Amino acid sequence: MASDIEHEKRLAAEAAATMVDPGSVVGLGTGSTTAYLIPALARRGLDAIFVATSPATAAAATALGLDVRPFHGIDRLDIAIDGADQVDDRGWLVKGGGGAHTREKIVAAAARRFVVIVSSDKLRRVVEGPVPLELADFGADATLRSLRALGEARRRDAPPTPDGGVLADLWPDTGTGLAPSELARQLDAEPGVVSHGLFPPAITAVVIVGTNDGVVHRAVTAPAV
Ligand code: DER
Repeated sequence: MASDIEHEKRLAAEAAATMVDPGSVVGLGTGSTTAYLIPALARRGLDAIFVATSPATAAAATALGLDVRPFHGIDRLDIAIDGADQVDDRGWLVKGGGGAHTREKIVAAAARRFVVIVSSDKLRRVVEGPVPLELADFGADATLRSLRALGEARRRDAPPTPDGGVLADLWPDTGTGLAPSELARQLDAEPGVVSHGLFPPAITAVVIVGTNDGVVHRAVTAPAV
């Protein structure tokens, strides 16, 4: 029998699958929660176009008959659905445990509605480290050195991303409980950081939380500060 957490992920993913309209252009996230979304979408047999945030998602979706297209010549998505590593009370997300956060952020930002699907263990009062990073391969060690002004920054033992980036993680000096807007600003200002896993509340329309008793829809309205 599936664990409670797996059950919660499946419930959240299946609820999100019902939000996709026929004829939509849909962004698909990456990870174990999205893995429940893909079959739920396939069962609906929608006439829709899909953009995948990773080769693994593209392969899984294609195998189930979804029409996956490259993210070229498409400048707007109707909806994007993805998991998260953490969701806090104000709607900040930490993403990138699976290393796909650069493409995930691009897809989320291109969508009219970004829907986040999580099990209840992902909820936090305030998001915490580690914060996943993708660094440009060029000068990655110098970037890591510079990032150490913010905390412990370590290269991840992982292959390069599909875009040739280096995965790393930052444990900010602030201990538990980040000031996410300030940290995001500092990371955005670091030239060698391609992207970081802090997603501001403004990017998300709704968070669907799977619980033992069903799903809870949380609208995200908090300002990105
Ligand atoms: O790596 C990622 O960004 C994933 O989307 C992650 O945030 C969620 O992964 P999970 O569904 O396996 O927990």
